[in-house]
Amino acid sequence: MSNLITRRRLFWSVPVALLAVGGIAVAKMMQPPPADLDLSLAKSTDQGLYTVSVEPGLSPISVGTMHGWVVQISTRDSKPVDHARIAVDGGMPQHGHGLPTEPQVSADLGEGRYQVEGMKFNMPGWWVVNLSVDGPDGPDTVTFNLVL
Ligand SMILES: [Cu+2]
Repeated sequence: MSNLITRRRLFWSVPVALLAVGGIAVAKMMQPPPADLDLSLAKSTDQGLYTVSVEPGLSPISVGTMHGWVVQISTRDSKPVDHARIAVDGGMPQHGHGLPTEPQVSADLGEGRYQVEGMKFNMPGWWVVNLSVDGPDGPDTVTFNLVL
């Protein structure tokens, strides 16, 4: 009899444990973004070498829609930066995953403006977009926050 009860307990403990772990994962996925996020689309790079502004081609940005961004880069003294090398990555800090795509610069538009194609955000929540910029004053990085 007691043997049977022990077996039953064992039998149920596995799904109960899985449910608990799943519940924690879902709760993590559902947590709200930090309240103090800087959502500005124009800011100084981390080392202060450049000012970068971004203009998403979709407004508002919708979940799952591929679109482009225009990135504008200027020096500290407001001169446009042409021929910069730009790399884009990002992801969802609260989910531990990156972007679903690999966005690339598709055109140097001149006047410090660059067309980036391949932007897509495949779920609602807090996203970061990291730009690495290599220009005449050296390499620098900047991070933009989005909440979808
Ligand atoms: Cu996610």
